Amino acid sequence: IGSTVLGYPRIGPNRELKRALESYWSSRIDEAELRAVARELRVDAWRALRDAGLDSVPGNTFSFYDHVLDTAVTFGAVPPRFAGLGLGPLDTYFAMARGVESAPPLEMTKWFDTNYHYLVPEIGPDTRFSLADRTPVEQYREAAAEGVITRPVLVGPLTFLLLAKAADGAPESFQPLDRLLGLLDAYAELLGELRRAGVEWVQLDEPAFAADRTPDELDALSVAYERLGELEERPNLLVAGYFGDLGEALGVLASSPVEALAVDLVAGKSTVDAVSTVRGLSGKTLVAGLVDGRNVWRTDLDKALATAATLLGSADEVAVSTSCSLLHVPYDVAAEADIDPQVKSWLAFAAQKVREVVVLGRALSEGRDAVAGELAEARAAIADRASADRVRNHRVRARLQALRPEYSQRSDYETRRAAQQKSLRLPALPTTTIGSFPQTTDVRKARAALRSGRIDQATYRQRMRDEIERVIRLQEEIGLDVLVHGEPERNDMVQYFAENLDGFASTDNGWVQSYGSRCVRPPILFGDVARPKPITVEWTSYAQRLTEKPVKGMLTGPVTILAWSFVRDDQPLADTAKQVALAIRDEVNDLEAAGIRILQVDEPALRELLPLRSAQHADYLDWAVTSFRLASCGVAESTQIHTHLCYSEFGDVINAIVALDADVTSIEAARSRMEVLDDLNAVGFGRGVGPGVYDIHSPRVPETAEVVDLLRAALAAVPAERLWVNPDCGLKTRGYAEVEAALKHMVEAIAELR
Ligand code: THG
Ligand code: ZN
Repeated sequence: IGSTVLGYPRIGPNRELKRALESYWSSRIDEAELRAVARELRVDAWRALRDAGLDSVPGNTFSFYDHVLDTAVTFGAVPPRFAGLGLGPLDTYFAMARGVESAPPLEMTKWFDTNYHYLVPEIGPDTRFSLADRTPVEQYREAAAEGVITRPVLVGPLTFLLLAKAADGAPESFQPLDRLLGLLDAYAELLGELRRAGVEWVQLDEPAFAADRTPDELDALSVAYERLGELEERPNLLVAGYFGDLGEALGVLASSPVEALAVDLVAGKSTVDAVSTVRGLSGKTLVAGLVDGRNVWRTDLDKALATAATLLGSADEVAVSTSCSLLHVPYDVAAEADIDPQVKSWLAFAAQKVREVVVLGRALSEGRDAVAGELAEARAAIADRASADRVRNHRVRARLQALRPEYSQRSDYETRRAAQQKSLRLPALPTTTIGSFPQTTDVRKARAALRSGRIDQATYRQRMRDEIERVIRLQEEIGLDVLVHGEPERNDMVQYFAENLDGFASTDNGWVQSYGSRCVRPPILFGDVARPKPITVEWTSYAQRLTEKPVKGMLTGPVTILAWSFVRDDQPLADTAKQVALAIRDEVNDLEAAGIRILQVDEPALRELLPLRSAQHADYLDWAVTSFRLASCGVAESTQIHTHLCYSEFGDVINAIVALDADVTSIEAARSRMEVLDDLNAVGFGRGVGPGVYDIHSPRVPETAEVVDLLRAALAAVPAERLWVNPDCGLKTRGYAEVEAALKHMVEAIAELR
């Protein structure tokens, strides 16, 4: 295998796939045109990887939407509600991803602890696995015709089933994993076809084993790879386990008949030791994931080579690779014109990481002298970053040293509640929104015009003020109780704060796929974080001056800022989180001083950064909660702190939600019909709570009666004094027509209940 990467971005260096997909969905191009764009992106990626000098090029890394969905379709796991639509294969695929009128889409959720989302396969006792689609074979042939030999990458059978959920109507006791043997037959068929097409190596991704697994699941892993290993006609198998240590799964895979294992030496802190002691690797190839596939820092090549040296005796061949797929990083640092040159010299995006892998591979096979120049350059960049002044801010460090426990504590809730009631005088069942209002084309245009210099700051500010005034008037007219300014000045809730804080760099073109055609541009947190001046105070206090009703100040919490950025890897995350927390704390205090009496510090990513291994949960939750409290506890008793969390899977973090000690917590609840309130009761959550009364992820406007029903369900679980009324999430991605109608229905429902 020599040198390789486990996967590559697929959205296109200039988001070509995004544009083509969205054009296709709105019928501006046809299927042939979409397929032509896709093909060109694939061919470009294969050539780039081959020309960079990789010994083994990954194939089948392209996807029209999501690779887990691709796997479901490949093996025939198309739920009946889609199979029966009478659509062609591509439109059936998109119906599964996006839904159609008569068939809601597959559920979408986070891919492990990354910011990528996959579609959750629905598997039941009746799912008929078969080799239903031959894309992996066709793409191998397509690449070969271009002169590039690829190693098709597939989601492994265990990870596929472990990420799936039981189909509606499956018996209570059913688990997707029960269907392993049937699925393995389909994998076996595909492996046979791949072999007959000439494929030498196939990569099967099993990141699910970087999380805690039961003995039964480990047995299933063993069964699966014994079964696939003993096939007469198959390519060599490379099983990739990334995003952490494999634990016992490493031993299971080492003693299975597969030819190669890829391990993550970046996220897997004990993997080096585990690899040197595990038995069974001696006849295999070990693919050492030495280059971080999910962060943007240049690799310390000397250190990577030293690590590789310790592995040399443990396997037949040691190959080098990225720790995981490069899906999680942008394409190319060279596309960035505005990042400060010094910071830029510390970065490696996908194209640079491929080169790092090639250099490491050559150092191992030809000796260090063959790549002495590259090694020296890397060494200089690493040394420069380690000693750079701009990475350290002594005032920030001194402040962190001087932190005292009382900075993250408030007085007891009942005292606060009384003080807040007196100050705010809100009606029973107060209504509010989560913060953002639809981003109109005019607002986006104004931002683009400011960036390109077509309008000046003063004009921009006036446009934003006009928009804020419009949103305030709209909320007054609808009759909401706690208003927001609507956030027209923000592109993205994390990008916006990063652009206004020291210690962050922003990219022009550093897009990373979030789901389907949607991308984010994570900021790069490279140094100590400080707030040079107030960020949101002007906008929020302008909004407050327009109305008698309280306006809620809107901030992003420290955990979410970290989760959605590329974060420095030269100090513990907990320290970085506390620095961000102090910057947000200053903003909270300034908003309070400007007369804002309600502040919301959002932490939608609290669940997302939860480590895959439960042994690390307590440590994470401790610093995550402390950072939130550090950001939010510097206010008077009469100032009300809100928080908002997305996603309905709160199970693992429910005690942390209590520990945040926010006065009011708004959560996603409409889709689960308020079930989450029982979970909160079970852990003694006794604070204000705003369970979303309608789902904003769909354009559908709820009827007043539906909202009344949901609120009745909520009132069965929460006393009226603690219940708030709000949508599920921010309204940024919706249109004004539906937002206005939905909020009116929400307010009507309240009038009825009050
Ligand atoms: N911001 C960031 N990360 C996130 C979210 C976010 N991760 C989780 C979740 N929210 C992901 N959801 C989305 C929803 C919409 C879009 C991206 C991620 C989206 N992006 C625009 C696009 O692709 O057209 C680009 C937006 C832009 O111009 O900046 O619509 O809210 N950081
Ligand atoms: Zn939300």
